[in-house]
Amino acid sequence: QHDCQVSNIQVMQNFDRSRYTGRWYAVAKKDPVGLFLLDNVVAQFSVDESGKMTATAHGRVIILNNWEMCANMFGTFEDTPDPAKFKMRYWGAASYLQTGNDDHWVIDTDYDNYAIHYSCREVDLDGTCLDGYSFIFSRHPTGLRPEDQKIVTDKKKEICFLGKYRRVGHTGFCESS
Ligand code: FEN
Repeated sequence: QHDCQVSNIQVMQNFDRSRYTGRWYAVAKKDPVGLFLLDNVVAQFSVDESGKMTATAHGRVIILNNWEMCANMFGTFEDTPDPAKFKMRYWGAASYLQTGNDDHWVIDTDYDNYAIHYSCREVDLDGTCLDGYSFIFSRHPTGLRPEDQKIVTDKKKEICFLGKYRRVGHTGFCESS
């Protein structure tokens, strides 16, 4: 399971979407090719009365002319046969923000402290991920607990993104929105 084949990546067993609801602070991210969220990324997951998962996320972006903005993003999730694998349609509150339809996999979570998200946008001919992104989420704005760091490092290795993450700073830039 260390061959970096996207099709062999292990995801969270018995994923429970209701325990996943609420606020998650991005503490690290691996960026995709192209436009993305810079920092101050906070996601909020919900499950509606019919059981469908939705989420909002915000993050800082710099648009043309070096304007700093807070991007407010929305996502709806389509279920797949694997309870930890979703298709996510996303769009922004502002028209200049990109829309898309990405895979959204929950690799691992303890629901109360950490979560590891993975999305591969383009699989290479050899079955590895050519373009993807990933978030390490924490329930704590201060970061991961020391006891969760080894688990997260091991999972980064398993999804073949180890060494590709950057810390996500939280300066409060998007807190007023
Ligand atoms: C995720 C989980 C919670 C819900 C959502 C998530 C994904 C968010 C994504 C955001 C993409 C942002 C983009 C920004 C952009 C996984 C956290 C929804 C995938 C694409 C610019 C930057 C500069 C510019 C125009 C647009 O479009 N940024 O000039």
